[in-house]
Amino acid sequence: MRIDIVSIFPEFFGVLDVSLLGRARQQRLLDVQVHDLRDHTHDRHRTVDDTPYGGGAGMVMKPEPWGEALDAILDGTPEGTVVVVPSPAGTPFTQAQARELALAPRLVFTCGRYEGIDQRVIDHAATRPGVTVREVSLGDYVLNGGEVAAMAMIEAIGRLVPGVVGNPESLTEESHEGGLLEYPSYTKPAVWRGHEVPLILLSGNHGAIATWRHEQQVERTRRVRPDLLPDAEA
Ligand code: ABV
Repeated sequence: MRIDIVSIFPEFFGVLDVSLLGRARQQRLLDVQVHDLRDHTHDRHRTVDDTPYGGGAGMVMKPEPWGEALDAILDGTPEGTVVVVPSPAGTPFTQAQARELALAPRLVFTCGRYEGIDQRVIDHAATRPGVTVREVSLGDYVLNGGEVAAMAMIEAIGRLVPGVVGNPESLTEESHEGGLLEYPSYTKPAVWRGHEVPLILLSGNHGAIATWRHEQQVERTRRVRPDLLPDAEA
């Protein structure tokens, strides 16, 4: 999968060189290219923002540098390319959306500042053949810019690309994939600081263990995330 990122802070994305995604990039499973929006300015101060039409606080990102950056990235892009616009005004990012985006041949993340990018940039990108645009929010809180949101989404999507996570079974048993939170996990020793591992896990009875784990998932989900439960189990 090809991922392009446009940002005024390209150095933020240095973390993509490490850990699981760093290895995936070395193995060419992910081709991540970071672009500096300011490379598409032409004034001495490399200006990327301006005051909002209609008044109000803060600055809005000017359309021209974005238009030029996206022209360079999107000309000749494959059918199915998705432009992901991190925004507190977007639809909530979910595991289901991560799964869908992991199927795209190419993703382009546009990292704007909080007050946003001139809306015409997004509207124009959506007119390009083969391109769809998704405004996506990481959650109901405000970040200073789209960079951290893009990073979180890239990690959630990237680990679903075949080969990135070594053991594909570990992708399906996890929290959120089954609509329930994960069951609690334990390893040795069987007693630690007076706290015992639940005895059922030492029983060798795999059917009983599976039943217990599912009960734990339902109980934990009811306690901390009742909104995730289907009505039958609430
Ligand atoms: C994108 N806050 S997504 C840009 N929760 C600026 C702020 C912001 C996002 C989110």
